[in-house]
Order: sequence, then structure tokens, then C-alpha cells
Amino acid sequence: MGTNRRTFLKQSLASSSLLISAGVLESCAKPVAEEKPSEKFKPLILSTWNHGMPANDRAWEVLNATGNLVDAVEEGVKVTELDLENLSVGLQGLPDREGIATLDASIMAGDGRCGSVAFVRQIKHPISLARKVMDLTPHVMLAGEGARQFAIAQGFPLEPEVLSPKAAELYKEWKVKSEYKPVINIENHDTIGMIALGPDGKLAGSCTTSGLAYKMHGRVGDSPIIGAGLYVDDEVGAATATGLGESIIRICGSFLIVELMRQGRSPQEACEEAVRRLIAKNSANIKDIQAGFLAINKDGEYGAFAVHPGFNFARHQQGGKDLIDSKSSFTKNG
Ligand code: SD4
Repeated sequence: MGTNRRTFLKQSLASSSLLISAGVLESCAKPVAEEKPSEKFKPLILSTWNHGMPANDRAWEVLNATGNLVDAVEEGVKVTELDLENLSVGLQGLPDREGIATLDASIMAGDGRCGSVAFVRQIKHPISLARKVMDLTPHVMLAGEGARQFAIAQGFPLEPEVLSPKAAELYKEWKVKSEYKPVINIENHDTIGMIALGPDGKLAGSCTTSGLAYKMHGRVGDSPIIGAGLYVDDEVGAATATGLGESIIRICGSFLIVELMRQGRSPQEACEEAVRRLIAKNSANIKDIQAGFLAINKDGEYGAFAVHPGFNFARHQQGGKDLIDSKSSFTKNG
């Protein structure tokens, strides 16, 4: 090495060490609190409807115990899947027209991993089956008999196909007229969708339902369709949906909301725009359609909006939890 080069290197090293020590001195002079992930991102868990409260409780517990957000959103909605009072989620939910309970569920992590199951029978925890699809298969979605076979292979017990006493009673009443008439906000619309921001700034979500009561056998709603009932992207945020699945699928509701947030809308603005589009695409019978959206962005801002009044959601964050009424496009008087 020539003298010049050696001198240059020496000078560079000297000046860079000066810079380093200047940096160190500067940071000593202005102590910056070490940015622990949990201080930068405040965990937040949101879930649709009243049953979101116990589901969020469980998700919060799992997140605190394990730090695993995907486990948290899976375990959280499992509470609802077992809730015998809930007639829209889990095997106790209202059946299809043939009297069979068929379930839809999806789960997604903000890095793009996702899994779902649709039109699946006899499985107590479809969300866990969706998780297995995500973790163990090269696929995103398994449906019907294939999903059930996969469940058996994974050691899920098959539950007997017996309706819960409440569902059996209501189904018997329904059979008298066998009319399919969605009733806004009552029993038909109680899917749980959960979206969460973890202390490391990562996002995840889950969604599980027995779908619309007295649907045609084989009908699949929005909940297991990635982009319709659920969408999560660590770069932007997450969204989930509840309500008449067909209306939500028509606008790719959850994906639309995440993309609107990517373009700069707040979660609230994005949910409102999604509802506006949903109304535009379903205007003929909008008075019979309820749908609600829930969204969160990576900064921990959130929003919700529905077509009609009555939609609410559960919020868990550091220092508290509450149930919040969503605003809606139509008011009680139309
Ligand atoms: C579906 N979106 O299957 C579901 C139903 C629902 O609250 O959300 N219920 O269309």
C-alpha cells in the first residue's frame, strides 16, 4: 500500500471514529429512550360485535403470554366458536336449508401468509383448521369434503352432526315456511372478525362464521375469502367484515379497505368508502342488507362503518377495553 493510500485510510478511520464518538456524544447529550418495540407500537385488538369482548380477552392474554400475534387471533376467536349462545359462529350456529351446520374461517398474517376453510362440516374449530392450511400446506383454501379429510389427517376429532338445542328449535320454526329472509343484525349477522396490531408493529387477523342461516347447501360467504372477509398487510393495515357475504365479496371489501389505506385514507375513511361502494353495488335491496367493516392501520389508528345502525365492535388496548358502536350510512329512520 502506498503512503498516500495509507495516509488516506488513517485519516478516514480517524475522521470516522471522530464521527462515531461525536454520534455517541450526541446521543449521550440527548438521551433517546431506547425504542423497544412495545413502546413504539401499542398493541391493539379489535373484534366485531359484543362477542368480541371475551374473544379479545383471550387474544390479549395469549399475546401477553407468548408474544405470538397469529396464535392470539386464532385462540381469541376459538372462544366464540365454542359459545353456545352464539348462533352465527361454530357448530352451534344456525344450519343451512338442509339442517346442516357448515362453517367458514380464515386467518392471515401481515407478511402474506394465509389459510382458510370453507363449507366445512363437523369441525369444532374451523379457525384452527384454517391455521393448519396456512402452516402446513402449499395452499390457501380447502373446502368441503377435502377440508374435512385434511382435518381428519391432522387429528381433528369429527363432531356428531347434531344441531344445538337452540338452533334445532329455530330451524324447526323456519321449516314451516322455509323462507329465506335475511334479518338485519339479528342472528344472521354475527360473524367474528378479529384484527390485531402487535407490540412489534406486525398485524394479523382471523374470521370465523357459520354463515347465513338457512343458506343454500354449499353456499360460501365472504369470511373464508382472503380479501373479502379478511385482509392483512404489515405495510399498511388490516380489515375484516361482517354482514351479508355476497355484498362484501362483490366489492372485495377487506382488500379494498387496505388498499384505500395504502393510498392515504384513514381506517375510518376507508371503511366509509367501502360501505359507499357496497351500497352502490347493491342498491336494489340495500334496506335488507347489513354489512359492517372494521379496520386498523399500522400506526394503531382504527375505524368502523356499517350500512345500517346496530354494528358494534370490541376494542382492547393497553389500559382498557370497551365496546364501541359503529356509525352507519343509514340512520334508524332510513
Ligand atoms: C357470511 N359474512 O357468511 C358472513 C355472515 C356474517 O355476521 O357476517 N354474519 O356472509
